[in-house]
Amino acid sequence: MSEKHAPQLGRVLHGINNIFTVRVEDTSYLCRLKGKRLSSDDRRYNALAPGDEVYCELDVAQLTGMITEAAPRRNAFVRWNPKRNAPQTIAANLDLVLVLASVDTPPFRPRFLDAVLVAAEHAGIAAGVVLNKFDLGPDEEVLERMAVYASLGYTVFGCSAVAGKGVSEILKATRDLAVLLVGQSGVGKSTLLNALVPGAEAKIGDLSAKYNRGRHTTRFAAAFDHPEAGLIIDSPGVREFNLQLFEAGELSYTFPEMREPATRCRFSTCTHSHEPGCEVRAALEDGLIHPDRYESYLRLLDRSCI
Ligand SMILES: Nc1nc2c(ncn2[C@@H]2O[C@H](COP(=O)(O)OP(=O)(O)O)[C@@H](O)[C@H]2O)c(=O)[nH]1
Ligand SMILES: [Mg+2]
Ligand SMILES: [Zn+2]
Repeated sequence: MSEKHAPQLGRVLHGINNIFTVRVEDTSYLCRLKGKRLSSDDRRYNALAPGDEVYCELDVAQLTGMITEAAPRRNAFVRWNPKRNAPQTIAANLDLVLVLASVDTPPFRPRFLDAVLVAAEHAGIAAGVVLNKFDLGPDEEVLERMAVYASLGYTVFGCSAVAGKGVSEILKATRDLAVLLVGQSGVGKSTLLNALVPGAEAKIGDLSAKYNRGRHTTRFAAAFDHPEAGLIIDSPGVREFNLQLFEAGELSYTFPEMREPATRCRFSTCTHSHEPGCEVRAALEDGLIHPDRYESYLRLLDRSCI
């Protein structure tokens, strides 16, 4: 007869087809949900994400378990999944979201970066930007954009993941943290992950082969032990980063450079797009807001706001 133990607290590393790898202390267990839904499941499209804390009844001999309950989340990084027409939690309980861009192949895409930064701000999670493929030689314009992000308070890294350059700085700055990597396909997320956590890419390959039935692209986020004791979570590459719908006022709050001027606009309902007496547009004209950041704001206002 198997012994009954009180449920133990663990952390979800990844979940595929409703089988979750949960780490309790130093051991990983393959766990299923007890019942069809968790009592804590408030109509979420995906009940659990990497980084979630859960209570499990463990079978220590078999390294399996039953998830009985999800612990409350400190935060959740969410994107809008247009295929399912639902919000999707990519990871939970994060300390830092790092959005990757590359100098070239694919070309630098500020709209993608800004959308991810908005999602991180909205979730109340610190964010940073990693400019990868530095070996391809970033041009002046891209370097200028990086300086803008740094001036806004985002941590900015430059690296060449293939050459292993600049990787140790990222490791050092992220020790002890739960870090999510986000980026378009091809920017070098897997390469960077592997440089940060040797062997991680091979593990993702194994997981894909086992659960994804030979699909080449990774469709799920997966967490790995950070060599410096934190957690690094890789997320599937997406072409576009879509946001959940925002109120217009909420959107400008997620742009740090707009926060203060927005409080001085003539109309409290100002969307900072066309209204008279708009102090955000005044700040833009005074060169206090970068025109390309404002362009990102307008696009998101158009696409993501009610
Ligand atoms: N030149 C250059 N190529 C890189 C660098 N990092 C990754 N790549 C290449 O970019 C391509 C996509 O990398 P990958 O890590 O699979 O990107 P992912 O889709 O974001 O996971 C691969 O051919 C990598 O070898 C880099 O720092 N410099
Ligand atoms: Mg990849
Ligand atoms: Zn305004």
